[in-house]
Amino acid sequence: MTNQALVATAQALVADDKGILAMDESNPTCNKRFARLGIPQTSEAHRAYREMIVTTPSLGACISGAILYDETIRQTTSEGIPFVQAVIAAGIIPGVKVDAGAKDMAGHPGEKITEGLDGLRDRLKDYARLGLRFAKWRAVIVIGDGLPSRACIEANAQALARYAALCQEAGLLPIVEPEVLMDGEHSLAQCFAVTEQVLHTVFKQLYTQGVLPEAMLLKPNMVLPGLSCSRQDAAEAVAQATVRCFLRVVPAAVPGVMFLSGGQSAELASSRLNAMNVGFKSRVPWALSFSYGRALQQPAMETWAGQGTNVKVAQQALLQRARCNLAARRGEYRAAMEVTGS
Ligand code: 5MM
Repeated sequence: MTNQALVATAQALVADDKGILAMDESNPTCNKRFARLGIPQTSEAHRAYREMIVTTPSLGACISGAILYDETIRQTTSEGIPFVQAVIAAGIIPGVKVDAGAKDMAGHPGEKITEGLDGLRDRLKDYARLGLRFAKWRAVIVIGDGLPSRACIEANAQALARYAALCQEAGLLPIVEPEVLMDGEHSLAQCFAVTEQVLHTVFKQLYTQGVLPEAMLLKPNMVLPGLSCSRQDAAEAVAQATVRCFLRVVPAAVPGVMFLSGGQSAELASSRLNAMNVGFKSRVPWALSFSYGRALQQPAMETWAGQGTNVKVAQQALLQRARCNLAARRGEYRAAMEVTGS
């Protein structure tokens, strides 16, 4: 695939006010979420759940891309259709999580380094052959007492950049996901400072590794106060801090900023994205969009609860969240949509 084709994929993923659905939970994460709801933690339950998602009628009207997990790519729907084909048939571009997870970082207690670079070139070739068009790699940064360390930021940024360079070489659009976690008592200002430092380092490494900014998407955290911070700022303050931070460090050539939800409630994730688009859509160089996992899926997962009889109503819950986030991209999301669904 040429650079032009990668740029076209990036443009397609941000087009028409749509966003990305992250359905790439690894088996341990998926099992943890299923266990809380009393759903069996089996490969067949993962398959059935993800079939419910990708067969949701009209999902492609709001969702441009879906990030899949390796297990899903090798499974089929109950009609025997490989998931990658089912996603394409829904009018959605298929992508895949390619990192091997965030592991404890040697010499740095409390910090993580994402693994998965060994053998990645061959795995990417395989994914391209299977019809995947983009990839995703997540790095995790913790805010805490004396954290994050420079070592953790640098090592994760370099891994993200090496991954992105390999993706572009293989003809897969890289989604670069440096996530500053929400856990902690830190303030909005502290999250701002750490996010700025992380993104600055990531884009320096991307430049060093020769990654083309037009042919990638960024999947960052919003600038938020920690979950245990006594002051929880309004959506407008979050929007202002996030955009101000990103204007300092994200190149204008990057087509889209696809926020992760990171454990925010579905409603907060929509209202904060909406506030960004209301206040800044016409003043920023990139699309302000979403690549949510939990904030799109959680209500649908709870409704489905592992029961085939709940599929239709669970699909309505998923579509409802997708529509709210499409509206948020337009700056047209209203709290009333949560009641009427209109
Ligand atoms: C941060 O997690 C990503 C976005 O999901 P949320 O919107 O729920 O925060 C998500 O794509 C994540 O990278 C995948 O679920 C894979 O995570 P694990 O922990 O299973 O590797």
